[in-house]
Amino acid sequence: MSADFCQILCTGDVHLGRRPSRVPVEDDELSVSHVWERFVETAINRAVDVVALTGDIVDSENQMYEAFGPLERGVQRLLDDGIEIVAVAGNHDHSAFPRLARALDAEGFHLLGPGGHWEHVQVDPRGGGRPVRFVGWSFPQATVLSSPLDDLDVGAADPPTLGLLHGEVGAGEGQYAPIRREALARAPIDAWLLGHIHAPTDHREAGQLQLYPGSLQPLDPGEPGPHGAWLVEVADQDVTAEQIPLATLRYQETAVDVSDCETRDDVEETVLNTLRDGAAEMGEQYPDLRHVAHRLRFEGRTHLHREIEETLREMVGTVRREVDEVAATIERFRLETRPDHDLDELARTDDPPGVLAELLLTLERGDAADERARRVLREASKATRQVHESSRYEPLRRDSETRDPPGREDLRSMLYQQGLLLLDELLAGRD
Ligand SMILES: [Mn+2]
Repeated sequence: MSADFCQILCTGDVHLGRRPSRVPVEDDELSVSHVWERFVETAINRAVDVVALTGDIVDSENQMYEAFGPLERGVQRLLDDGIEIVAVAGNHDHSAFPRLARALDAEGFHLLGPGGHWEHVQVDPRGGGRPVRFVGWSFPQATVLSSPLDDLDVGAADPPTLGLLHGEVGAGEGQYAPIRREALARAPIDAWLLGHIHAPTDHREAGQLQLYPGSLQPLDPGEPGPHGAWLVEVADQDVTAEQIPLATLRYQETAVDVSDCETRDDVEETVLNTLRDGAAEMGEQYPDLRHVAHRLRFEGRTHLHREIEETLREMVGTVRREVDEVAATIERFRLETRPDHDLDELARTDDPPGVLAELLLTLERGDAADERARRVLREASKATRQVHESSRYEPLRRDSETRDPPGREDLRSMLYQQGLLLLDELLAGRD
């Protein structure tokens, strides 16, 4: 192995204390603390030089006691193994992390920039290679309205320099340390290890790596695709990153074409096969994966709208298909099917199915000028807003996916699908 070589295992947004939503709570392997333990083991097994934690490792003060134990145990194991830890605090753990640093009082644990002041530390790789400098800033309280980069005062230095920062990169303003990509790129930093945004991305801006490792374990269906830790390698000023997909859970949007289904049983079989094939394929590609929560999107031409709706209502949350160690469930479904009736033909009459077919054609075209379609959309928007703002659904507004009321395009698609169900009913009555 080259001497000028430093290996870093990076994660952020672990949110210890939180539970992934819409999956069985009794399954311990899906818990965040289980994947955190795997992260610690991975760092030890790979004998990395440094573990970098980019904030929001602990969910919040409410979960402090539940979260603190696994965090402290993991950090202690890393230190016992001789791995240095560099960390910054995020908006969720701005007070939990300084408390951990005080409790541990260990030489190899570096909480950078508590209180919102930039700070740096130099770490020597275990193989005796060139040192790497880490520069970091921690959240002093739960919200920060300005960019922390405004106060960054660090000269270009000889050792390669990595920046650790928690905040909302890409945003001009916001409550969580809004930072522009160009500003990150202008700083004399070779690569940024970031936290706050849960979708993993290894963006490069003007050649500079701006890595969001993303949540270690995905926490809700708004965090689809593979998640895990990132292995970052520093050789001279050259920094590379590679995902190690440690997450045991995956949220996945999956299309199901029902054009060839003739009966309700065909629909059920198609869905079960889709779950089985998905579990087999993903299990092979991702050895740590244990559970896939599917959001099914039905496509194709069919006359089975009502049958799909009824069958899937029974399957959501109850069906579980397992292939080897991977289980697949359905977390939600959505119909984007199209009718196999001839809407143009139906719309020629002015009986109720004819009037409805006309409206469906307008919704299908997305005709914004049509007065009747606009009225229906307006009423749907008013009705969904009232439900959305009702105090009884307040917990849903904390979920990234249900935070905002449905937009115009969502409403149009919901109305279209409900219209198709109604049309099937009306035609069944007429026949
Ligand atoms: Mn955050």
